Amino acid sequence: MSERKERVKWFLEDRFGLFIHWGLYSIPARGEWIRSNERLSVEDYQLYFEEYNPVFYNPREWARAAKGAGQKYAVLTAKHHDGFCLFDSKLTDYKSTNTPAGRDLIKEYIEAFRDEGLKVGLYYSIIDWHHHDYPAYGDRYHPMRDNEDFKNVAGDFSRYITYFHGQVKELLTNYGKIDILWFDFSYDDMTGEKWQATKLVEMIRSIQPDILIDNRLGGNLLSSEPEIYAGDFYSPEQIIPVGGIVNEESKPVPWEACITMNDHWGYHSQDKNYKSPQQVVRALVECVSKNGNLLLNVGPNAKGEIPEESMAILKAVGKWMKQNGESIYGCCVSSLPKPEWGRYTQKGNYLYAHVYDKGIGPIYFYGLKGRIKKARLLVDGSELKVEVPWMAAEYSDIQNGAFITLQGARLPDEIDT
Ligand code: JFZ
Repeated sequence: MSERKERVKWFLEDRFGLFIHWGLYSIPARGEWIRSNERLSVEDYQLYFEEYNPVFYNPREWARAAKGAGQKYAVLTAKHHDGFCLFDSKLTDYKSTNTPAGRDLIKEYIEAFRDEGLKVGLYYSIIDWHHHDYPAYGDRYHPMRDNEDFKNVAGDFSRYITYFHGQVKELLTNYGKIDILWFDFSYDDMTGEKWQATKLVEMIRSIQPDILIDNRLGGNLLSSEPEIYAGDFYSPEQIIPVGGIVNEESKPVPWEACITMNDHWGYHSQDKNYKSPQQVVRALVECVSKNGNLLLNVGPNAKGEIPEESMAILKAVGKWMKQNGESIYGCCVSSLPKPEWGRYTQKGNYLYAHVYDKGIGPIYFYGLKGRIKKARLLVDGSELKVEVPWMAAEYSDIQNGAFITLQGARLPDEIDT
């Protein structure tokens, strides 16, 4: 358990990462679940394999965009549910090196992101809609689930396990240090030891002892003694847990919320329902204010470009992070209750007040009377006065509160878009 605590240290410090969903599905541009949603066969999907050629793929640009946004790590889909591998696996022909791309896209990603000083993570789908030995029968998500003929094709499940473990071994052996392994996902009885998870994680830790693993292999990370394969962090998806996440002993559990910028993970050409940079910044602050990380997703297109709307969001968030990153990195939940005007993040004796509603006057700090040494506006370092407005004296006495005057300051959250 203490080992778990040690290896997550950098992760809890860094707080903000980039999720990248990219693969053959970026060509039809209707999201990464297209094979399942539209019940496409391997043959239907083969067209995309034959034409996959992301001519503008330049992971260095991706890395710079992430860095510019203030992100410290990234996670890229080495293989998603469609089974297509973005790396040069010896265990399959279904890989990027056999498409017109002809490149090991994972290798290039890892090198570029490392070079730019970011930590690197790999997403690996346990679900595999391409592999013959992956049990299609009984898989309620499988593209062929309604196909009667297909239901009678029984694969050799143990061969799939060997393939799965073998590919994880390749990913952890061939590309140097990997910081995060993001498995996705287990459900019903397809979980934990069904994947021979103990053996798998022992192998992973023997190659890369410090790697962080998400909680989607199965097991119970909230138990006081989690299984070895229960992972290092919890992975809430498209939601920020209301009260953070604690285990059954009420001790904080590391977590990372992953969210999309629009309503899809993989590239979707029609989905323009993008969040505003302000929403994204507030999501990040909310995560940190509850002890969590944020993994913000982009879905590059068939040519390998991050959509311009996503680039614009990264840029605007980066502007905010440049001025206010101090209130994010290394910060966590405050010991004070959530203020009614916004949120707190805290780092030691520094309390960061994220003011969302400046109301009509001074901002009230419950319980801090006489405890504020100085107050500064984070955007420009300017002094803010800690003073009790004469009319408010009696209220401040009641709750031991302090007041800070904003002096007409423009709040950093009022981001330009
Ligand atoms: C999974 C993937 O299916 C999805 O494509 C994306 O990669 C996302 C980050 O992770 O989505 C899930 C996983 C689990 C559930 C729902 C969506 N679940 O258990 O309900």
